[in-house]
Amino acid sequence: MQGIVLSKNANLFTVESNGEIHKIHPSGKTKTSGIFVGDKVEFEENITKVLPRKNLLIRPPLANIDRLFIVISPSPKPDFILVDKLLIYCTLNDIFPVLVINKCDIAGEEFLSFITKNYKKIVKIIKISAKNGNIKEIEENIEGVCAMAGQSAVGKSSIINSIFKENLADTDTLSKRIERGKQTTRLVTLYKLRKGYLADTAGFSLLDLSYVTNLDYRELSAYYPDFLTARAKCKFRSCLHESGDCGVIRAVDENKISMLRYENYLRILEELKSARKY
Ligand SMILES: Nc1nc2c(ncn2[C@@H]2O[C@H](COP(=O)(O)OP(=O)(O)OP(=O)(O)O)[C@@H](O)[C@H]2O)c(=O)[nH]1
Ligand SMILES: [Mg+2]
Ligand SMILES: [Zn+2]
Repeated sequence: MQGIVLSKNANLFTVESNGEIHKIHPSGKTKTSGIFVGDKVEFEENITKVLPRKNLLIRPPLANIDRLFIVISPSPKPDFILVDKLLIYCTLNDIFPVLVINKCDIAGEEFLSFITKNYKKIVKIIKISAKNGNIKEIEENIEGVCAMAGQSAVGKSSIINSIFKENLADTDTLSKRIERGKQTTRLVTLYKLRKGYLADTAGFSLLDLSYVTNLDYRELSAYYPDFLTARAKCKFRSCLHESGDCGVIRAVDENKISMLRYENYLRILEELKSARKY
């Protein structure tokens, strides 16, 4: 049989297969340390095989992520460098990103149109308010294995709580677990919802690209899809779009590329360059 690992407790795994839950151990040759939540596994009495995974997040340990909800809010103000890094991370790991604007109950028109202007061409944007229970759009977007990321205090835990309150009977135990998780290093659990699974953890808020990937700074602009047309007009093929006769810089001047995105690009480029020195 084939199933997906929903949780892991020491060497006992909870595996879901066709809507049924199995509590099983690995067989002798499959090592506990080599099986992660999100893994697709083959099993009979025991887990006999882990199927090839498309990606693996280290903190929290989670395999085969299909969608990442990148959460921002009007307050605290968005860290757009982090947003861009998460978008790059998604491209590198074959993850579909969704930009979630939370706290729309306190978001002004100006804020919303700023986000739309800079990001609508690059990523799917949804607007919610965990406080008002207005989370329908994110629920509808849970497909495959989903996780959440974003800076501190944007409302990730509030969103998770509010989704599970609506969808799981077992809310009490879950919110206790979420509370408890604040103090301890905790294990991640996937919860099955209508069309997919959602990790009960807030994911990462910091992302050091040079640490989590082997991205070469010379390749960075390839991860800015909004630069694509302009890049073809650079004088040199190896152009890093920092100065000189550069199609990207001209496109920024002509408002065809967002200034915010371009500045983020330059910042991340510097980070990647300096990481190479060590
Ligand atoms: N106005 C408003 N406040 C919200 C909303 N969602 C969350 N908050 C508040 O924002 C604060 C931070 O929410 P959390 O859910 O703890 O944020 P978090 O992203 O999990 O933060 P970390 O765990 O530190 O990463 C809390 O005071 C929430 O009550 C919302 O939709 N509207
Ligand atoms: Mg939290
Ligand atoms: Zn250039």
